[in-house]
Amino acid sequence: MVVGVVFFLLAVLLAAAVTGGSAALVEHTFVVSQMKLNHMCNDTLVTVVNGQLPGPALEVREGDSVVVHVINKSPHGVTIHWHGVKQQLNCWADGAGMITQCPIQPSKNFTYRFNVNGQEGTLWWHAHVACLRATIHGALIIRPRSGLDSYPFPVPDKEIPIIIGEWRETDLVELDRRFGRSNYADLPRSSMINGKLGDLNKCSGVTEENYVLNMEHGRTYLLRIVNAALHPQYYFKIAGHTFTVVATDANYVKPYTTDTIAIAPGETVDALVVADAAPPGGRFYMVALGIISLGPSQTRPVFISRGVVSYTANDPSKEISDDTDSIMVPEMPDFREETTSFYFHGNLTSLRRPQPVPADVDVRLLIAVDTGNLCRQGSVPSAPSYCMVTRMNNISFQLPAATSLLQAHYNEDIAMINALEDFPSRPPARMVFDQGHTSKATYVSVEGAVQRHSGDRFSGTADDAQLL
Ligand SMILES: *[C@@H]1O[C@H](CO)[C@@H](O)[C@H](O)[C@H]1NC(C)=O
Ligand SMILES: *[C@@H]1O[C@H](CO)[C@@H](O)[C@H](O)[C@H]1NC(C)=O
Ligand SMILES: *[C@@H]1O[C@H](CO)[C@@H](O)[C@H](O)[C@H]1NC(C)=O
Ligand SMILES: *[C@@H]1O[C@H](CO)[C@@H](O)[C@H](O)[C@H]1NC(C)=O
Ligand SMILES: [Cu+2]
Repeated sequence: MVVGVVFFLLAVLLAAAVTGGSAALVEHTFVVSQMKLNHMCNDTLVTVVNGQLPGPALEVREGDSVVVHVINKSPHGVTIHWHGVKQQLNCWADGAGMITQCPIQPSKNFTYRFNVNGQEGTLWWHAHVACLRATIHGALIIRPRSGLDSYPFPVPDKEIPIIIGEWRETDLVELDRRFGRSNYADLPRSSMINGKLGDLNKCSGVTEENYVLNMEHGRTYLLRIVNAALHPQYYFKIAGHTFTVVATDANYVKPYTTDTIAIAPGETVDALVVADAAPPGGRFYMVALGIISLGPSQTRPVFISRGVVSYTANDPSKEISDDTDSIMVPEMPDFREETTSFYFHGNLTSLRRPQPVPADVDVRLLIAVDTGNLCRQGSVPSAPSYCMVTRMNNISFQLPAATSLLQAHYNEDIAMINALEDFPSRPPARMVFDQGHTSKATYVSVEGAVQRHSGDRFSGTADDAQLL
Protein backbone atom coordinates (compact mmCIF):
# COMPACT_ATOMS: atom_id res chain seq x y z
CA MET A 1 0.00 0.00 0.00
CA VAL A 2 2.74 2.44 1.05
CA VAL A 3 4.78 1.39 -1.98
CA GLY A 4 1.76 2.07 -4.17
CA VAL A 5 1.42 5.59 -2.78
CA VAL A 6 5.12 6.24 -3.33
CA PHE A 7 4.83 5.06 -6.93
CA PHE A 8 1.80 7.21 -7.43
CA LEU A 9 3.66 10.26 -6.07
CA LEU A 10 6.67 9.47 -8.28
CA ALA A 11 4.39 9.27 -11.29
CA VAL A 12 2.90 12.65 -10.41
CA LEU A 13 6.36 14.16 -9.96
CA LEU A 14 7.57 12.71 -13.27
CA ALA A 15 4.51 14.00 -15.08
CA ALA A 16 5.17 17.39 -13.53
CA ALA A 17 8.80 17.27 -14.68
CA VAL A 18 7.77 16.43 -18.24
CA THR A 19 5.31 19.32 -18.42
CA GLY A 20 7.86 21.63 -16.87
CA GLY A 21 6.73 21.66 -13.28
CA SER A 22 3.70 22.74 -11.37
CA ALA A 23 2.45 26.22 -10.66
CA ALA A 24 4.38 28.11 -8.04
CA LEU A 25 3.42 30.73 -5.51
CA VAL A 26 5.25 33.98 -6.21
CA GLU A 27 5.23 36.25 -3.17
CA HIS A 28 6.40 39.87 -2.97
CA THR A 29 6.13 42.82 -0.62
CA PHE A 30 5.61 46.29 -2.08
CA VAL A 31 6.37 49.13 0.31
CA VAL A 32 4.87 52.34 -1.05
CA SER A 33 6.71 55.41 0.21
CA GLN A 34 7.87 58.85 -0.80
CA MET A 35 11.43 59.82 -1.64
CA LYS A 36 13.24 62.78 -3.09
CA LEU A 37 14.84 62.48 -6.48
CA ASN A 38 16.97 65.21 -7.96
CA HIS A 39 16.67 65.90 -11.67
CA MET A 40 17.00 69.09 -13.71
CA CYS A 41 18.12 71.19 -10.73
CA ASN A 42 15.06 70.28 -8.65
CA ASP A 43 14.46 67.96 -5.74
CA THR A 44 11.08 66.34 -6.43
CA LEU A 45 9.16 64.25 -3.92
CA VAL A 46 7.92 61.12 -5.68
CA THR A 47 5.82 58.17 -4.50
CA VAL A 48 7.43 54.86 -5.42
CA VAL A 49 7.46 51.14 -4.64
CA ASN A 50 10.44 49.71 -2.71
CA GLY A 51 12.42 52.93 -3.23
CA GLN A 52 12.76 52.27 -6.97
CA LEU A 53 11.71 54.07 -10.15
CA PRO A 54 10.65 52.09 -12.14
CA GLY A 55 9.49 49.70 -9.42
CA PRO A 56 10.54 46.04 -9.17
CA ALA A 57 9.77 43.68 -12.06
CA LEU A 58 7.56 40.73 -11.08
CA GLU A 59 8.71 37.57 -12.83
CA VAL A 60 6.30 34.65 -12.97
CA ARG A 61 5.48 31.63 -15.07
CA GLU A 62 2.12 31.09 -16.71
CA GLY A 63 -0.17 29.36 -14.21
CA ASP A 64 1.56 30.75 -11.14
CA SER A 65 -0.29 32.29 -8.22
CA VAL A 66 0.88 35.73 -7.22
CA VAL A 67 0.66 37.20 -3.73
CA VAL A 68 1.72 40.81 -3.23
CA HIS A 69 1.57 42.45 0.18
CA VAL A 70 1.24 46.21 -0.26
CA ILE A 71 2.29 48.27 2.75
CA ASN A 72 1.34 51.90 2.31
CA LYS A 73 3.85 54.21 3.99
CA SER A 74 2.93 57.13 1.74
CA PRO A 75 0.46 59.94 2.55
CA HIS A 76 -1.75 58.97 -0.42
CA GLY A 77 -4.43 56.31 -0.78
CA VAL A 78 -3.18 53.79 -3.36
CA THR A 79 -4.24 50.67 -5.22
CA ILE A 80 -2.13 48.51 -7.52
CA HIS A 81 -3.67 47.43 -10.81
CA TRP A 82 -2.20 44.37 -12.55
CA HIS A 83 -2.54 45.80 -16.01
CA GLY A 84 -3.77 43.25 -18.57
CA VAL A 85 -4.06 40.28 -16.19
CA LYS A 86 -7.40 38.70 -17.02
CA GLN A 87 -8.24 38.20 -13.32
CA GLN A 88 -10.66 35.35 -13.93
CA LEU A 89 -12.30 34.71 -10.52
CA ASN A 90 -9.89 37.19 -8.89
CA CYS A 91 -11.90 40.36 -9.35
CA TRP A 92 -11.13 41.66 -5.84
CA ALA A 93 -7.47 41.77 -6.88
CA ASP A 94 -7.88 43.96 -9.97
CA GLY A 95 -6.83 47.08 -8.08
CA ALA A 96 -8.92 49.71 -9.89
CA GLY A 97 -9.52 52.38 -7.26
CA MET A 98 -13.24 52.80 -6.32
CA ILE A 99 -14.19 50.18 -8.92
CA THR A 100 -12.95 46.96 -7.32
CA GLN A 101 -11.70 48.36 -4.03
CA CYS A 102 -11.32 51.53 -2.00
CA PRO A 103 -7.75 52.88 -1.96
CA ILE A 104 -5.40 51.40 0.64
CA GLN A 105 -5.20 54.21 3.18
CA PRO A 106 -1.89 55.63 4.50
CA SER A 107 -0.27 53.30 7.08
CA LYS A 108 -2.62 50.43 6.10
CA ASN A 109 -1.79 47.37 4.06
CA PHE A 110 -3.56 45.06 1.66
CA THR A 111 -2.68 41.71 0.09
CA TYR A 112 -3.39 41.05 -3.58
CA ARG A 113 -3.85 37.39 -4.58
CA PHE A 114 -4.37 36.40 -8.18
CA ASN A 115 -3.54 33.73 -10.74
CA VAL A 116 -1.82 34.34 -14.05
CA ASN A 117 -3.48 31.86 -16.40
CA GLY A 118 -3.40 31.56 -20.17
CA GLN A 119 -1.20 34.59 -20.80
CA GLU A 120 2.50 34.80 -21.72
CA GLY A 121 4.66 37.82 -22.43
CA THR A 122 4.94 41.21 -20.79
CA LEU A 123 2.31 43.05 -18.79
CA TRP A 124 2.87 45.65 -16.09
CA TRP A 125 1.52 46.88 -12.79
CA HIS A 126 0.74 50.43 -11.77
CA ALA A 127 -1.08 52.54 -9.18
CA HIS A 128 -4.72 53.11 -10.13
CA VAL A 129 -5.48 56.20 -8.06
CA ALA A 130 -5.05 59.78 -9.31
CA CYS A 131 -1.97 60.12 -11.53
CA LEU A 132 0.26 58.10 -9.19
CA ARG A 133 0.91 55.56 -11.90
CA ALA A 134 3.46 58.02 -13.33
CA THR A 135 5.90 56.86 -10.63
CA ILE A 136 4.28 53.69 -9.18
CA HIS A 137 4.78 51.12 -11.90
CA GLY A 138 6.88 48.16 -12.99
CA ALA A 139 6.97 45.23 -15.39
CA LEU A 140 5.08 41.96 -14.94
CA ILE A 141 6.93 39.30 -16.91
CA ILE A 142 5.12 36.02 -17.64
CA ARG A 143 7.29 33.22 -19.04
CA PRO A 144 6.00 29.89 -20.39
CA ARG A 145 5.33 27.32 -17.68
CA SER A 146 7.33 24.63 -19.45
CA GLY A 147 10.48 26.70 -19.93
CA LEU A 148 11.99 29.13 -22.42
CA ASP A 149 12.23 26.46 -25.16
CA SER A 150 8.53 26.87 -25.73
CA TYR A 151 8.90 30.51 -26.78
CA PRO A 152 7.58 30.64 -30.37
CA PHE A 153 10.87 32.36 -31.36
CA PRO A 154 14.59 31.65 -30.85
CA VAL A 155 15.49 31.74 -27.15
CA PRO A 156 17.23 35.08 -26.51
CA ASP A 157 20.58 35.29 -24.72
CA LYS A 158 19.18 37.91 -22.36
CA GLU A 159 15.88 39.63 -21.55
CA ILE A 160 15.77 43.36 -20.76
CA PRO A 161 12.76 45.36 -19.50
CA ILE A 162 12.58 48.85 -21.06
CA ILE A 163 10.12 51.11 -19.24
CA ILE A 164 9.30 54.37 -20.99
CA GLY A 165 8.09 56.93 -18.47
CA GLU A 166 7.66 60.64 -17.87
CA TRP A 167 9.49 62.82 -15.37
CA ARG A 168 7.12 65.32 -13.82
CA GLU A 169 7.90 67.94 -11.20
CA THR A 170 4.24 68.51 -10.31
CA ASP A 171 2.74 66.64 -7.36
CA LEU A 172 0.80 63.82 -9.05
CA VAL A 173 -2.31 64.04 -6.84
CA GLU A 174 -2.49 67.79 -7.50
CA LEU A 175 -1.93 67.07 -11.20
CA ASP A 176 -4.96 64.77 -11.19
CA ARG A 177 -7.10 67.53 -9.64
CA ARG A 178 -5.97 69.94 -12.33
CA PHE A 179 -6.77 67.44 -15.10
CA GLY A 180 -10.22 67.06 -13.52
CA ARG A 181 -10.71 70.81 -13.95
CA SER A 182 -9.58 70.66 -17.59
CA ASN A 183 -6.26 72.24 -16.76
CA TYR A 184 -3.79 70.48 -19.01
CA ALA A 185 -1.06 73.08 -18.72
CA ASP A 186 1.27 70.87 -16.65
CA LEU A 187 3.62 69.05 -18.96
CA PRO A 188 6.29 66.53 -18.05
CA ARG A 189 9.82 67.92 -17.74
CA SER A 190 11.18 65.04 -19.80
CA SER A 191 10.66 61.45 -20.81
CA MET A 192 12.57 58.62 -19.16
CA ILE A 193 13.97 55.27 -20.19
CA ASN A 194 14.22 52.96 -17.17
CA GLY A 195 14.15 55.96 -14.83
CA LYS A 196 16.91 57.93 -16.63
CA LEU A 197 16.18 61.23 -18.37
CA GLY A 198 19.15 60.99 -20.72
CA ASP A 199 21.76 63.39 -22.05
CA LEU A 200 19.42 65.63 -24.05
CA ASN A 201 18.40 67.07 -20.68
CA LYS A 202 20.80 69.50 -19.08
CA CYS A 203 20.43 72.00 -16.26
CA SER A 204 23.12 74.37 -14.95
CA GLY A 205 25.78 72.48 -16.86
CA VAL A 206 24.76 69.11 -15.40
CA THR A 207 23.81 66.49 -17.98
CA GLU A 208 21.23 63.88 -17.01
CA GLU A 209 22.40 60.27 -16.99
CA ASN A 210 21.64 57.90 -19.86
CA TYR A 211 20.22 54.45 -19.43
CA VAL A 212 23.05 52.21 -20.68
CA LEU A 213 22.43 48.76 -22.11
CA ASN A 214 25.57 46.72 -22.62
CA MET A 215 25.29 44.21 -25.43
CA GLU A 216 27.71 41.62 -26.69
CA HIS A 217 28.24 41.59 -30.42
CA GLY A 218 26.35 38.73 -32.07
CA ARG A 219 23.99 38.04 -29.16
CA THR A 220 20.20 38.23 -29.22
CA TYR A 221 18.24 40.30 -26.69
CA LEU A 222 14.54 40.27 -25.91
CA LEU A 223 13.43 43.80 -25.03
CA ARG A 224 10.24 43.87 -22.99
CA ILE A 225 9.07 47.43 -23.64
CA VAL A 226 6.34 49.09 -21.57
CA ASN A 227 4.90 52.56 -22.15
CA ALA A 228 4.18 53.80 -18.61
CA ALA A 229 3.66 57.45 -19.64
CA LEU A 230 0.40 59.12 -18.63
CA HIS A 231 -0.66 60.26 -22.09
CA PRO A 232 1.38 60.02 -25.27
CA GLN A 233 2.24 57.24 -27.60
CA TYR A 234 5.98 56.82 -28.17
CA TYR A 235 8.29 55.93 -31.02
CA PHE A 236 11.27 53.85 -29.96
CA LYS A 237 14.36 53.20 -32.06
CA ILE A 238 17.94 52.01 -31.65
CA ALA A 239 20.39 53.42 -34.19
CA GLY A 240 21.79 50.76 -36.53
CA HIS A 241 19.44 48.00 -35.30
CA THR A 242 16.15 46.44 -36.32
CA PHE A 243 13.53 44.82 -34.11
CA THR A 244 11.59 41.62 -34.59
CA VAL A 245 8.34 42.15 -32.72
CA VAL A 246 7.19 38.83 -31.22
CA ALA A 247 4.46 39.81 -28.73
CA THR A 248 2.31 42.69 -27.53
CA ASP A 249 0.24 42.91 -24.38
CA ALA A 250 1.09 39.28 -23.52
CA ASN A 251 -0.10 37.91 -26.86
CA TYR A 252 2.33 36.34 -29.31
CA VAL A 253 2.27 37.93 -32.76
CA LYS A 254 3.59 36.79 -36.12
CA PRO A 255 7.22 37.97 -36.10
CA TYR A 256 7.28 41.46 -37.61
CA THR A 257 10.54 43.18 -38.54
CA THR A 258 10.79 46.96 -38.26
CA ASP A 259 13.31 49.61 -37.25
CA THR A 260 10.68 51.70 -35.39
CA ILE A 261 8.44 50.58 -32.54
CA ALA A 262 5.26 52.53 -31.81
CA ILE A 263 3.80 51.98 -28.37
CA ALA A 264 0.63 53.44 -26.87
CA PRO A 265 0.33 54.31 -23.17
CA GLY A 266 -0.42 51.11 -21.26
CA GLU A 267 0.75 48.94 -24.14
CA THR A 268 3.68 46.50 -24.08
CA VAL A 269 5.83 45.30 -27.00
CA ASP A 270 8.26 42.37 -26.85
CA ALA A 271 10.93 42.66 -29.54
CA LEU A 272 14.08 40.71 -30.36
CA VAL A 273 17.22 42.69 -31.18
CA VAL A 274 20.37 41.09 -32.56
CA ALA A 275 23.55 42.97 -31.66
CA ASP A 276 24.87 42.75 -35.21
CA ALA A 277 25.47 46.39 -36.07
CA ALA A 278 28.78 47.54 -37.44
CA PRO A 279 31.08 48.70 -35.94
CA PRO A 280 31.39 45.74 -33.54
CA GLY A 281 32.81 47.96 -30.77
CA GLY A 282 30.31 50.74 -31.34
CA ARG A 283 27.79 52.68 -29.35
CA PHE A 284 24.27 53.52 -30.47
CA TYR A 285 21.60 55.82 -29.08
CA MET A 286 18.22 54.34 -28.22
CA VAL A 287 15.54 57.03 -28.39
CA ALA A 288 12.02 57.25 -26.97
CA LEU A 289 10.08 60.12 -28.57
CA GLY A 290 6.56 61.16 -27.46
CA ILE A 291 4.00 61.46 -30.28
CA ILE A 292 1.61 64.40 -30.16
CA SER A 293 -1.39 65.04 -32.35
CA LEU A 294 -1.23 68.75 -33.15
CA GLY A 295 -3.06 71.16 -35.38
CA PRO A 296 -0.89 72.99 -37.96
CA SER A 297 -0.68 76.18 -35.87
CA GLN A 298 -0.13 74.49 -32.49
CA THR A 299 3.24 74.05 -30.86
CA ARG A 300 4.29 71.87 -27.97
CA PRO A 301 7.64 70.91 -26.46
CA VAL A 302 9.11 67.62 -27.65
CA PHE A 303 9.38 64.83 -25.06
CA ILE A 304 12.37 62.72 -25.68
CA SER A 305 14.77 60.56 -23.74
CA ARG A 306 17.75 58.70 -24.99
CA GLY A 307 19.87 55.88 -23.69
CA VAL A 308 22.93 54.14 -25.07
CA VAL A 309 23.42 50.64 -26.40
CA SER A 310 27.08 49.85 -25.94
CA TYR A 311 29.07 46.92 -27.32
CA THR A 312 32.15 47.98 -25.39
CA ALA A 313 31.22 46.47 -22.00
CA ASN A 314 33.39 49.07 -20.32
CA ASP A 315 32.66 50.66 -17.00
CA PRO A 316 29.38 52.44 -17.84
CA SER A 317 30.33 55.51 -15.79
CA LYS A 318 33.38 55.93 -18.00
CA GLU A 319 31.28 55.83 -21.15
CA ILE A 320 29.15 58.78 -20.15
CA SER A 321 32.14 61.08 -19.81
CA ASP A 322 33.40 59.77 -23.17
CA ASP A 323 33.05 61.77 -26.30
CA THR A 324 29.39 61.32 -27.26
CA ASP A 325 29.90 62.46 -30.86
CA SER A 326 30.90 58.94 -31.85
CA ILE A 327 27.55 57.49 -30.71
CA MET A 328 25.32 56.70 -33.66
CA VAL A 329 21.99 58.61 -33.66
CA PRO A 330 18.78 57.08 -35.09
CA GLU A 331 16.63 59.08 -37.46
CA MET A 332 13.26 59.46 -35.73
CA PRO A 333 9.85 60.01 -37.34
CA ASP A 334 8.44 63.50 -36.80
CA PHE A 335 6.85 63.73 -33.34
CA ARG A 336 3.56 64.92 -34.91
CA GLU A 337 3.47 62.05 -37.40
CA GLU A 338 0.96 59.26 -36.66
CA THR A 339 1.19 57.16 -39.83
CA THR A 340 4.18 55.16 -38.59
CA SER A 341 2.18 54.16 -35.51
CA PHE A 342 -0.86 53.33 -37.63
CA TYR A 343 1.16 51.00 -39.88
CA PHE A 344 3.07 49.49 -36.98
CA HIS A 345 -0.13 48.44 -35.28
CA GLY A 346 -1.69 47.38 -38.60
CA ASN A 347 1.15 44.91 -39.09
CA LEU A 348 0.57 43.06 -35.81
CA THR A 349 -1.36 39.84 -36.27
CA SER A 350 -1.96 36.94 -33.91
CA LEU A 351 0.35 33.97 -34.04
CA ARG A 352 -2.36 31.66 -32.76
CA ARG A 353 -4.86 30.01 -35.09
CA PRO A 354 -7.89 32.23 -35.44
CA GLN A 355 -10.13 31.70 -32.45
CA PRO A 356 -13.71 30.73 -33.33
CA VAL A 357 -15.98 33.74 -32.93
CA PRO A 358 -19.80 33.62 -32.82
CA ALA A 359 -21.14 34.05 -36.35
CA ASP A 360 -24.73 34.96 -35.45
CA VAL A 361 -25.34 38.39 -34.01
CA ASP A 362 -28.31 38.85 -31.67
CA VAL A 363 -27.80 42.46 -30.64
CA ARG A 364 -25.92 45.17 -32.46
CA LEU A 365 -24.42 47.96 -30.39
CA LEU A 366 -23.25 51.28 -31.72
CA ILE A 367 -20.73 52.86 -29.40
CA ALA A 368 -19.44 56.36 -29.96
CA VAL A 369 -16.64 57.71 -27.81
CA ASP A 370 -15.77 61.37 -27.57
CA THR A 371 -14.78 64.05 -25.12
CA GLY A 372 -16.71 67.16 -24.25
CA ASN A 373 -17.17 69.75 -21.58
CA LEU A 374 -19.83 69.47 -18.93
CA CYS A 375 -21.29 72.24 -16.84
CA ARG A 376 -20.98 71.57 -13.15
CA GLN A 377 -24.14 72.46 -11.29
CA GLY A 378 -24.30 73.79 -7.77
CA SER A 379 -20.87 72.56 -6.90
CA VAL A 380 -18.09 73.99 -4.81
CA PRO A 381 -17.59 77.71 -5.54
CA SER A 382 -13.90 77.22 -6.21
CA ALA A 383 -14.60 74.62 -8.91
CA PRO A 384 -14.62 75.89 -12.46
CA SER A 385 -17.85 75.68 -14.40
CA TYR A 386 -16.44 73.33 -17.00
CA CYS A 387 -14.47 70.17 -16.89
CA MET A 388 -13.61 67.87 -19.70
CA VAL A 389 -14.97 64.33 -19.62
CA THR A 390 -14.88 61.32 -21.88
CA ARG A 391 -18.26 60.00 -22.94
CA MET A 392 -19.61 56.83 -24.47
CA ASN A 393 -23.00 57.36 -26.13
CA ASN A 394 -23.48 60.55 -24.12
CA ILE A 395 -22.79 58.83 -20.81
CA SER A 396 -19.90 59.98 -18.70
CA PHE A 397 -18.72 58.59 -15.40
CA GLN A 398 -17.77 59.84 -12.01
CA LEU A 399 -16.07 57.62 -9.47
CA PRO A 400 -18.15 56.94 -6.36
CA ALA A 401 -16.87 58.64 -3.24
CA ALA A 402 -17.51 56.18 -0.43
CA THR A 403 -18.09 52.59 -1.58
CA SER A 404 -16.37 50.85 -4.47
CA LEU A 405 -18.65 49.55 -7.22
CA LEU A 406 -17.69 45.92 -6.66
CA GLN A 407 -18.37 46.25 -2.95
CA ALA A 408 -21.76 47.85 -3.68
CA HIS A 409 -22.60 45.01 -6.03
CA TYR A 410 -21.43 42.38 -3.54
CA ASN A 411 -23.40 43.98 -0.69
CA GLU A 412 -26.44 44.46 -2.94
CA ASP A 413 -26.43 48.18 -2.28
CA ILE A 414 -29.59 48.82 -4.30
CA ALA A 415 -29.50 52.62 -4.02
CA MET A 416 -26.03 52.74 -5.44
CA ILE A 417 -26.71 50.20 -8.17
CA ASN A 418 -29.82 52.17 -9.20
CA ALA A 419 -27.68 55.26 -9.54
CA LEU A 420 -25.91 53.58 -12.46
CA GLU A 421 -27.57 54.53 -15.70
CA ASP A 422 -28.31 52.02 -18.39
CA PHE A 423 -25.87 52.33 -21.19
CA PRO A 424 -27.82 53.43 -24.29
CA SER A 425 -27.50 51.19 -27.31
CA ARG A 426 -26.88 54.09 -29.64
CA PRO A 427 -25.43 57.60 -29.43
CA PRO A 428 -27.96 60.39 -28.87
CA ALA A 429 -26.98 62.25 -32.02
CA ARG A 430 -25.63 61.43 -35.43
CA MET A 431 -21.88 61.02 -35.46
CA VAL A 432 -19.42 62.07 -38.14
CA PHE A 433 -16.46 59.79 -38.50
CA ASP A 434 -13.62 61.89 -39.82
CA GLN A 435 -11.67 59.82 -42.29
CA GLY A 436 -8.73 62.18 -42.10
CA HIS A 437 -5.59 61.42 -40.18
CA THR A 438 -7.19 62.03 -36.80
CA SER A 439 -10.11 59.58 -37.36
CA LYS A 440 -11.99 60.92 -34.37
CA ALA A 441 -15.72 60.65 -34.03
CA THR A 442 -17.54 63.87 -33.24
CA TYR A 443 -21.15 64.86 -32.67
CA VAL A 444 -22.87 66.86 -35.36
CA SER A 445 -25.59 68.25 -33.17
CA VAL A 446 -24.96 67.99 -29.54
CA GLU A 447 -26.56 68.22 -26.21
CA GLY A 448 -25.06 67.73 -22.84
CA ALA A 449 -24.08 64.60 -21.06
CA VAL A 450 -25.00 63.59 -17.58
CA GLN A 451 -23.86 60.83 -15.41
CA ARG A 452 -24.35 60.49 -11.74
CA HIS A 453 -22.98 58.17 -9.16
CA SER A 454 -22.63 60.04 -6.00
CA GLY A 455 -21.32 63.40 -5.08
CA ASP A 456 -21.35 66.05 -7.76
CA ARG A 457 -23.97 66.19 -10.46
CA PHE A 458 -23.55 67.33 -13.97
CA SER A 459 -26.02 68.89 -16.30
CA GLY A 460 -25.67 69.33 -20.00
CA THR A 461 -24.90 72.54 -21.81
CA ALA A 462 -25.96 73.51 -25.27
CA ASP A 463 -22.73 73.43 -27.21
CA ASP A 464 -20.59 71.27 -25.09
CA ALA A 465 -18.94 68.89 -27.47
CA GLN A 466 -15.82 70.50 -28.66
CA LEU A 467 -13.91 68.95 -31.45
CA LEU A 468 -10.49 67.96 -30.26
C1 LIG B 1 12.69 73.30 -11.47
O1 LIG B 1 13.83 73.96 -11.97
C2 LIG B 1 13.61 74.94 -12.95
C3 LIG B 1 14.96 75.47 -13.38
O2 LIG B 1 15.61 74.48 -14.11
C4 LIG B 1 12.70 76.00 -12.43
O3 LIG B 1 12.42 76.94 -13.44
C5 LIG B 1 11.42 75.37 -11.95
O4 LIG B 1 10.57 76.31 -11.39
C6 LIG B 1 11.69 74.28 -10.96
N1 LIG B 1 10.45 73.60 -10.64
C7 LIG B 1 10.08 73.33 -9.42
C8 LIG B 1 8.80 72.57 -9.25
O5 LIG B 1 10.74 73.63 -8.46
C1 LIG C 1 -0.91 44.17 7.63
O1 LIG C 1 -1.88 44.64 8.55
C2 LIG C 1 -2.36 43.65 9.42
C3 LIG C 1 -3.50 44.25 10.23
O2 LIG C 1 -3.37 45.63 10.39
C4 LIG C 1 -1.23 43.13 10.26
O3 LIG C 1 -1.71 42.11 11.11
C5 LIG C 1 -0.15 42.58 9.39
O4 LIG C 1 0.96 42.18 10.13
C6 LIG C 1 0.28 43.61 8.37
N1 LIG C 1 1.19 42.97 7.43
C7 LIG C 1 2.33 43.50 7.10
C8 LIG C 1 3.14 42.73 6.11
O5 LIG C 1 2.73 44.54 7.58
C1 LIG D 1 2.66 47.36 -42.67
O1 LIG D 1 3.75 48.25 -42.77
C2 LIG D 1 4.05 48.68 -44.09
C3 LIG D 1 5.32 49.50 -44.02
O2 LIG D 1 5.21 50.54 -43.10
C4 LIG D 1 2.88 49.46 -44.64
O3 LIG D 1 3.14 49.87 -45.96
C5 LIG D 1 1.65 48.57 -44.61
O4 LIG D 1 0.54 49.28 -45.04
C6 LIG D 1 1.43 48.06 -43.19
N1 LIG D 1 0.31 47.13 -43.19
C7 LIG D 1 -0.82 47.38 -42.49
C8 LIG D 1 -1.88 46.34 -42.60
O5 LIG D 1 -0.97 48.37 -41.83
C1 LIG E 1 -27.29 63.56 -23.16
O1 LIG E 1 -27.68 63.30 -21.83
C2 LIG E 1 -28.30 64.40 -21.19
C3 LIG E 1 -28.56 64.01 -19.77
O2 LIG E 1 -29.18 62.77 -19.66
C4 LIG E 1 -29.60 64.78 -21.89
O3 LIG E 1 -30.16 65.91 -21.28
C5 LIG E 1 -29.28 65.08 -23.32
O4 LIG E 1 -30.47 65.29 -24.02
C6 LIG E 1 -28.50 63.93 -23.98
N1 LIG E 1 -28.08 64.35 -25.29
C7 LIG E 1 -28.60 63.85 -26.38
C8 LIG E 1 -28.07 64.38 -27.66
O5 LIG E 1 -29.46 62.98 -26.33
CU1 LIG F 1 -3.54 49.80 -16.43
